[in-house]
Amino acid sequence: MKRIVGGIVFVVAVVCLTVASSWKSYRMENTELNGAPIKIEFPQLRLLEQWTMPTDQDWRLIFVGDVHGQYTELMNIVEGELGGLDDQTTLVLLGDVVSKGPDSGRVIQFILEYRDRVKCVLGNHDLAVLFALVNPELSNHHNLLPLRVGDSQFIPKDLSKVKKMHQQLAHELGFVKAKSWALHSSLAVQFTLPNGQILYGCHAGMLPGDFSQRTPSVHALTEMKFVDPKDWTHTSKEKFKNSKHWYKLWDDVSEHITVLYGHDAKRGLNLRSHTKGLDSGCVKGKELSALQYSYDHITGKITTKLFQTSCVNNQAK
Ligand SMILES: [Mn+2]
Repeated sequence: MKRIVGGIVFVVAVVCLTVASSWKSYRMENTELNGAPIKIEFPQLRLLEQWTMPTDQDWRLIFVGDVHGQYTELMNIVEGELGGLDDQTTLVLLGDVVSKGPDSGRVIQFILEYRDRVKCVLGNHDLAVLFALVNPELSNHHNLLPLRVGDSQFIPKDLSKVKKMHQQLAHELGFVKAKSWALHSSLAVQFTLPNGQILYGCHAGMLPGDFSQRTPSVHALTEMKFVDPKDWTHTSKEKFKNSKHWYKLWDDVSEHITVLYGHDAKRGLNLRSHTKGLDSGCVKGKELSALQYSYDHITGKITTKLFQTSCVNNQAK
């Protein structure tokens, strides 16, 4: 009898493995077998990537607000306004590069093709796509695989925000391409400039002291619009009692730090001394914005310039 049961279990296991193969195979590698974790195949996302910009050569760093699959507009600004990407140019996409717009796949293709010159920060929609990728069966709430980000694990706070469009996009991109994109990206970037100024790039926002004094949460980096000024661990996308826009906490900061971000299309272009909001609602038919920092190594001067291109409202949701 034991033998028969063993045989049946074996056959069932083989059938399960066969059914779960191909594009879902990475999920199999992520599940636990008899309580023992098996190697996790999907890459751990980086929380922060840091660079020091050179003093002995000219360069330009260009930060671009939410692209949301608007490939044509991205090309208009990169090839038109910015004159293309030469080897002195670094383009930083501030997250939500995919979903809503018509050409998410081409935007990812562009990022991967120009990976030497394009940095990519992940936004809430990007994480939703990656989360949908590792969780093809989202309805099974008890068996969700978190995304690994730095030392922590991430599951979206509101699972209803992971929508059909994210699942579809995850399927369209496929595991290999999504993995390359994820490996190339991070939740935040930091550039130290020759004059000592520090530029941070993230999708939603950062608070004074983030990364230098504490590690910000993935949720805050990708979702935050408001913060409780008395309890900075309490952040939200929605306004709540006594909350403040997070960027107002930077008003009294004396350090030479600037945070560049996207995410807040409702507010639109929002350039303040320490914070630069660059989501100007391209996917809603408004503008795509790019803020350029360029360095002249002869004079040692850094100048900034804003570029904007108008967008066509294709299928904004
Ligand atoms: Mn966003």
